[in-house]
Amino acid sequence: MTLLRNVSLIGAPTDIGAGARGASMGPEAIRVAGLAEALQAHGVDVEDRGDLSGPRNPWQPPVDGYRHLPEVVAWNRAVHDGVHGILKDGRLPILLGGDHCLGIGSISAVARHCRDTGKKLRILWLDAHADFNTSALTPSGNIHGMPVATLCGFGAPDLVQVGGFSAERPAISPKWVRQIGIRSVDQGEKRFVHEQELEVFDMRYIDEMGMKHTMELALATLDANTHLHVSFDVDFLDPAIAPGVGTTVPGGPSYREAQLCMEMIADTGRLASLDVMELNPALDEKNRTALLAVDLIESLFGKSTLMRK
Ligand code: 6HN
Ligand code: MN
Ligand code: MN
Ligand code: MN
Repeated sequence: MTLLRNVSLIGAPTDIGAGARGASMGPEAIRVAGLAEALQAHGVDVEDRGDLSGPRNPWQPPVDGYRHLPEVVAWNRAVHDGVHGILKDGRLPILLGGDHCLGIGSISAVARHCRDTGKKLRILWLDAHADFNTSALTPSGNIHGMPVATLCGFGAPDLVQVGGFSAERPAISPKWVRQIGIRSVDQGEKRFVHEQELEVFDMRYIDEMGMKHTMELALATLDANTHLHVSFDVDFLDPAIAPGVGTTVPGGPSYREAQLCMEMIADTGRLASLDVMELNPALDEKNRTALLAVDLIESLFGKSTLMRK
């Protein structure tokens, strides 16, 4: 069974790294969908630290392969500090995005915490996209397509350095990442994913092998000393059940597949930090995507249909 942890919510209301406006409203939509209350009902102690603040979205074209780089840096520094403060207090941070560029701030904080406490870090990246672009590879300049590469040291120096890391000593290694649900990767990005040997369980793999086998592999080699971070891009889910995201890609996990994925993560008892990203209420229908996200997060914290021992 999952250890019940003390949870702190922290919102980052921005769409600074995205290609569509509206993820800035994500944190409030998740709150309205009842995340805190749902976790409390399962016996979790929840505090809400409110929202971080940062620069507004100037909606400019890319400069040298990056859109809004200075603003993305400012937001990620704020996210890093917020998430790191929660970890230092011994609590489990849930970052409410905001677009996925903020994974840089969140995971750099987690990586720093793991380094300082001697923990082994494992990252599950649940997403339709690999988010492994660089300024040279990106077709859009949108930095929400770059957080995994940036955390691995391949990115704008100001972003690679969030949390005190560097290109020589980056926040994470590609070896610590397991990507699940991937079904849209750009041409150059694909080559780079292979070159860096990212472990990707794409939709083809899930179709052929099933979610159970996929998660068994993705969660293999966790041990008592592992800090498990889940970065949940809501576009991981099939758009038929989760329309409220800016970058829908058909052919994602069904409701039951997503539930099983979350339940198997919960069963490890190792979840220690979480990002809930890319929820875009401007594209949602009566907050149904936010409600689904809350339902899945409940499973991630150990809710299941029947009591299990
Ligand atoms: N996300 N690969 C595309 C790009 O523009 O780099 C889409 C990225 C989407 C990122 O959904 O977090
Ligand atoms: Mn419920
Ligand atoms: Mn995505
Ligand atoms: Mn993403």
